[in-house]
Amino acid sequence: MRETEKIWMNGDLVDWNDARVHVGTHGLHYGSGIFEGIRAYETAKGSAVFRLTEHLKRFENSARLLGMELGYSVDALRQASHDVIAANGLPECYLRPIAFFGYGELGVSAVGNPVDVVIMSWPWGAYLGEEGLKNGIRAKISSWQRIGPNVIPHAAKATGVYLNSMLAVTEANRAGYDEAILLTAEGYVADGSGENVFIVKDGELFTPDLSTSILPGITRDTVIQIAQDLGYTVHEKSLIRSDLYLADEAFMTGTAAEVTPLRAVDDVEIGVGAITLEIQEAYLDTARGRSERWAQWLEYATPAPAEA
Ligand code: PPE
Repeated sequence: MRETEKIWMNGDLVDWNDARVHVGTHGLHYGSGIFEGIRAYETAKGSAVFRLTEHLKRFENSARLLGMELGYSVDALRQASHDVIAANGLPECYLRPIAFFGYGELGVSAVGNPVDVVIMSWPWGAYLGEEGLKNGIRAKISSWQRIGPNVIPHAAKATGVYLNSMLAVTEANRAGYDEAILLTAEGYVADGSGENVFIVKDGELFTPDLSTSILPGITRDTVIQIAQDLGYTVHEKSLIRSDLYLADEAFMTGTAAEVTPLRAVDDVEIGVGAITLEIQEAYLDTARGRSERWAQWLEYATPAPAEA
């Protein structure tokens, strides 16, 4: 990763190298943390953070699902996000808020541990490569099942959940694929290691519904709205692996991955389709402030108060 100047940590902007924790930190031992991934884009009107408030609301929900007191409101974290972007002088960056049970007691119960809250920002290019964004990626159905709703709450973007994703994407990469797609224990398509999944069939869009052990993706929500506004019907329903194999088009969505075409699933070639590229263009034009149609999703830093 590319280092930047400052990290917001528990209310202060500290130097990159001073943002440290003790090895006895609860979150390191038990994965008891939550995080977000947010992108800021450079636009003609300055740095715009894409759906920042929605991301911070999901952060708050994740904390609630882990019984974690953040101690900072969404408003405070919004200001902190803009502060760290300004401090690092990077209008275009990836933001990573993370909160975790800190150093105090060890033992699985988190009762009595303090909570650390941090926001990092650094430049992060195309998640699955520029080539993947343009020409699509190849994904492998994972042999690892997606965590179930009674295993860990999947609506929480919790750090520990990502062991599930890590195993899946590592297996896929070792087999020569770019990404993994996880199925639920019942065999329904859930999500990628870090993306939601969509298919196009007969001109309509399909994506797993929110109860299918998926992260409620903000890009997923964005794409549903864009697609509907462009006149497409979007179905949120359970999908099985053969729906992927028979799809006319398929793509993945995520803050990091944006809209990335899926050109193959396992050994089945799907190719890159026109509807995928239309939605990708609308998404990137919106995020980069080139299209006014969905401009409500861009959150600019509030102007600094004038000097007295
Ligand atoms: N599913 C999973 C499992 C997931 O991790 C993400 C985000 C999504 C769906 C899409 O959610 P959203 O970003 O709100 O549209 N994955 C983050 C990358 C994780 C990583 O560190 O790598 C992201 O895109 O920021």
